[in-house]
Amino acid sequence: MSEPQPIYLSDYRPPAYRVTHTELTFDLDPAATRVKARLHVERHPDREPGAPLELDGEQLALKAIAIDGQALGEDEYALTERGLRVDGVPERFLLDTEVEIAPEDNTALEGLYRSGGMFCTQCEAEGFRRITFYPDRPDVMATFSTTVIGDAAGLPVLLSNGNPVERGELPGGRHFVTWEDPHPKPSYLFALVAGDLKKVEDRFTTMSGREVTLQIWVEEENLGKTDHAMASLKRAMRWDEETYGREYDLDRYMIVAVNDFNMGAMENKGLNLFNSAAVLTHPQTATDAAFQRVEGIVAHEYFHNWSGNRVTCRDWFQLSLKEGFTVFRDQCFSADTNSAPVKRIEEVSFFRTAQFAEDAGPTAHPVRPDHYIEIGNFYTLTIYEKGAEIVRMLCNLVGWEAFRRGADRYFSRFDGQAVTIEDFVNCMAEASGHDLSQFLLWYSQAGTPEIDAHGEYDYANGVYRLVLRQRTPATPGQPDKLPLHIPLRLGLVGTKTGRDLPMTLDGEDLGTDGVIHLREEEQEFVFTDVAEAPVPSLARNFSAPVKLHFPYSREDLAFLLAHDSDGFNRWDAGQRLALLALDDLIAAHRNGVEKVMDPRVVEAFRHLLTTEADDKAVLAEMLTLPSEAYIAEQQPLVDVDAIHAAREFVKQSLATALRDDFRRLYEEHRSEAPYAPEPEQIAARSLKNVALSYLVSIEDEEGIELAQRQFEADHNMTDVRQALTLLVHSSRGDLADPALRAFGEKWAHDPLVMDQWFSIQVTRPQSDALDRVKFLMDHPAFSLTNPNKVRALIGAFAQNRVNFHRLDGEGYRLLADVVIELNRLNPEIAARLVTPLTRWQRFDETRQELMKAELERIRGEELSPNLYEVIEKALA
Ligand code: B3K
Ligand code: ZN
Repeated sequence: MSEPQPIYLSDYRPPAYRVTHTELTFDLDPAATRVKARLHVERHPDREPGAPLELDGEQLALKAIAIDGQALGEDEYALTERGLRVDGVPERFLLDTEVEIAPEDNTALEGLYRSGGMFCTQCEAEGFRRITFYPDRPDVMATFSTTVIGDAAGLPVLLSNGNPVERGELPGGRHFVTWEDPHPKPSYLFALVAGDLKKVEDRFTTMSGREVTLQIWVEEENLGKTDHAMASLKRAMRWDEETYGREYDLDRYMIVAVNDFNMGAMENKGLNLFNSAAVLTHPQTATDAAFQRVEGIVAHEYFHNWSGNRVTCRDWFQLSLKEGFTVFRDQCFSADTNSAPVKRIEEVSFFRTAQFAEDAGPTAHPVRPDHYIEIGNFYTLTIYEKGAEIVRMLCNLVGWEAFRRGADRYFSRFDGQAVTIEDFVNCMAEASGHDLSQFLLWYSQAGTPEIDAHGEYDYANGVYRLVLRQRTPATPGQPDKLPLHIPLRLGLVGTKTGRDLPMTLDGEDLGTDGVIHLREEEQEFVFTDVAEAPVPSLARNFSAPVKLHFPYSREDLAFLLAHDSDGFNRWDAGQRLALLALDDLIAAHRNGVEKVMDPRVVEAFRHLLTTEADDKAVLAEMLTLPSEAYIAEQQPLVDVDAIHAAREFVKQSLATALRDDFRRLYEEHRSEAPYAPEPEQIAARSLKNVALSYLVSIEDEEGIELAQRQFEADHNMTDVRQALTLLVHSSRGDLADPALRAFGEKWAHDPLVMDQWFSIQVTRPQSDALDRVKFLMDHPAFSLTNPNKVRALIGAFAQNRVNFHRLDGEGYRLLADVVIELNRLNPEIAARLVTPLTRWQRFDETRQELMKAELERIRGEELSPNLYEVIEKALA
């Protein structure tokens, strides 16, 4: 194999030929599917005449090829490893090809593949080239007409994009359906499904009065698990009409649940394919978190119909154009449907843990990368989540009304086109009159900006001076950085009154909650008429994706935790306070000094537990300690054992000191009411289950018994899973093992519940976690070819901080072994799974050497481009 070569954004050219209409016929067979394609091709008006026709194609056996009905001889075209080339084609012509492919051998799950007995497709980003020869790039948009032929008994349901226009019987027990999609689309949005599926149907009337049929297609045994997804879909459709004025544009909208799927879901036009984990829910099988995830993903894929499908990306460097914007849209939707501050807290805790780590590691890249080897490696937290944070900043910068005008402009001006990030930002600039040129740097500069802030109150003059200094650390390929335009929302909380003080900046009235703009490397902001000494509440609601350092004292933090009017920053103050205490304890653990709990943290928690909460869901978040992964992110060098010990110590100290309060909280929030995935119930369950986790942490009889009773009551999966996890993660193996066994037997038939069963076991802190992984890899419910199983067992184990990072290197070895096998089976999953090993710089020397040795061992294999790119960066 030759070394994979990077592709550069600066090399972009429009395609030499475009396709205006695509006719496909699939004759389905697991081992030998025939795909006939008729492409209506014409020269691109911006390209010179006479260019050769170059089509992408991989793993295709060409059976026939003709131009305008004339079969081509073997010397009239050239086949390469990457596609097909024909010289001397006319300006406008019909190209007919026929290829053979083998869906049953497709374990990469890209292109046409089998999942159980069904056939399905995944084409984004470059899977369509494994189906037929095609200009497989998003700036080629065509209407599609697709005929699917299959065995009538085994594949009664045949689906593709758009509307069904014809169906019929064929000889030999076969049948066909023809689908037409009137909306021009790039090949990555093509989809086909064939199988023995059942549907749940509903209707939606759009704001202009059009009737849309909504269908969710599942295997028969899952028919009872679609209600929540359907309700979420209807809410999302209404929300997009009300919020963005966008309505749906086909007569039907279909969702299909697929068991073998690399990602969460895929927004194919009119025919979304979903990982079954992202669509199926039932109170007995799915947790609150899973219900909310389903709602978010259903909405995300639906919102893509405008932000992605009607207006798509010119090239894959622009991926965040559709993903960042669509994540922002689904985040706002979820905030509107649930507790908004909790949604934000959840987003940000995840973001600061995982995206910050990506931005600080060897695979760091800008939200718009300027080169890549394998685009499949760029479906990252940076493209998605940091991209969404940038859109959120834009929205806050120009204000919602201007943002909405900008979005209208974007959707109408570029409808049916493939465009760039500048096109989007320009619409916002035009609609708002803002100069966004400096702001655009957010898209090209990688790394997490850090802001060092300090402030001073001048009693005599009633002036508060805030000095902000920004710097963005060097990232691979980007040693020097420019200052960004960072909008920071802030308030000044008066230390006497506990209230937000009115802010006047340069004579301008900012109100009690306003935005300041940091543009220079260093900038001073002078607030006048400040009546009392304030504690600043900075970057409220996480108004910019930065690390903000301010020398808060523990008293300041306790004050903000009690008084900040911004729910997010109140929570953040608690996290910062806990982190300071954790820092001391981590140091104590390392130095072998006795650990002493900071009484200020205990008092802050006591205050939380004894004051009436205005938002119970937020309270549950406030009572949750920062995760080990987040604590690790804050440390210069990660000491997994010290972090684990320090966090356990804090938890147990709080539980011991506040046992009665936790006990009361637990009792007050128990409920026998039938399960509903509604905000109030979810908040109550979260509070109860947080309390339970403290009570179990001290492992006295009382806490353990509560967990056991909650497990046995079997009321809903949220409660059962929490109780089981606490038992399994405790040292009470005598109780945990029978519970695990009972759970495993009860749910042996349900793959999504078995995924949870796997994860719970391999994330336990006890030292047998690694042996359990090895043992469970032979379990009949496990399979290396199913991405959900790999994530549930191997991926979850790699999050088990103490055991994955064992000092004998066995955790690393196991991960590398699996990655090597997956490199062959499913390169996209392999390249993702290896991530924890690529973060070796963060650990002590012994672990660094062990991790690098495993990366080297992987490098010794014949690598897929996906893994090649990641490993080369990790070892650079
Ligand atoms: N657009 C898809 C991503 C598919 C990528 C697969 N390599 C899911 C989403 O973001 O909605
Ligand atoms: Zn998306």
